[in-house]
Amino acid sequence: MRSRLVIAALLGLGFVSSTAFGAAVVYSASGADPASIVVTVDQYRTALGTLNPNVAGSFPSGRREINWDGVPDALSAPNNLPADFFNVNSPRGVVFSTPGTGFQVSSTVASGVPVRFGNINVTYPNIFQTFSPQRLFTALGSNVLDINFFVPGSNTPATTSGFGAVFTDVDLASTTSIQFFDGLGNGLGIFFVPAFNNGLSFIGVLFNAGERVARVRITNGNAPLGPATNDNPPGVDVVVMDDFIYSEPQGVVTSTPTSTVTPTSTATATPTNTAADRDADEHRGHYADQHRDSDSDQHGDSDSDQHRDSDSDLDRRNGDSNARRWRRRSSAGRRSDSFCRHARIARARSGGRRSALDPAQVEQAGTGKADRTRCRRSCGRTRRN
Ligand SMILES: [Ca+2]
Ligand SMILES: [Ca+2]
Repeated sequence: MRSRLVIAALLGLGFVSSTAFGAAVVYSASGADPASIVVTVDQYRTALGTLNPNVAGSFPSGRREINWDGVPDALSAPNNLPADFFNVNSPRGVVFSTPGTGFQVSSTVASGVPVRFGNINVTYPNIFQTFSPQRLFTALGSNVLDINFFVPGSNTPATTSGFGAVFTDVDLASTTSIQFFDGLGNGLGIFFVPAFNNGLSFIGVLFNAGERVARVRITNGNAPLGPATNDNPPGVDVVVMDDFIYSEPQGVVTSTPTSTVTPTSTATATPTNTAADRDADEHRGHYADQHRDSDSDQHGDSDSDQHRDSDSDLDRRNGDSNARRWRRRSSAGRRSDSFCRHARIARARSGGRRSALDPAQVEQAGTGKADRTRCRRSCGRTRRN
């Protein structure tokens, strides 16, 4: 069977979806040897992005892979593989679990242990082959394997946008499968692996509509490996795995506040009118004039106050300048604000006409030259003592 790219939504070949899901692109192939599936595997790799190194932490994009071939002999057949080997020993963000008894990576020729799980059943090396030599992978005591994703090297749960795997000796259609779940345990679909007796099969699924995969369940054939469990389909179909390929596991994204208005030096704020303060005043006066004028013209002063307050909040959220914040806290700033507030009140009472400002109202708040300057800026009127 030739390699093929299957678009799930269009062809529905080689998978059945048990639940509704968004867009899933399925890459699926099977054949007698690695060359039969490598084109499709490479297409899937390209879709997922650059291969990331086996280090802790999440990359913003790209993929991870496990080919089992670098696992040391001490943690390979006939010894078991720790469930968290690929999150601790070699951080790649996956931890395994199974209803069975454990996990095992097959041996190399050099180790002297029978290869391709010949240590479990002498017939297995004849039915299993590798995509990447020389090691394969299996769960023990069960044909079911769960894969949970973590930020590589941590206990922080993560999700991924796609996962694929290579299988060997898939005899039965609609039996070996990869099932996907989101972080709430909701199914994102089950996808069946195409069969090829004594050959290699691949299926990779990429969700591209925002779905996030927290867990993958792989079902290998219909029976766990065992010394008496010879492959004999349809009654007994044993299947093991080779390469895993998956999108970079990433933790839940938490939004960072765009601005945290933290008083950094209120105790040492200098109330004098520095050059920075003056610049800030200039900006504030100009800005206030623009908004007040347009608002009072259109909506009256009540709206003007509301708009000014919301603008003020917006300023804080967007990160006001320290100079402006300090000035607000300083006594000079309070006096100026008080002056301008009285000016605005006077103007409001006059119906928004600058010419009708009540000098007596304005007089209450400001006495100095600086205040008169601010009055001109914010009220548009010159006042004489
Ligand atoms: Ca391998
Ligand atoms: Ca089989």
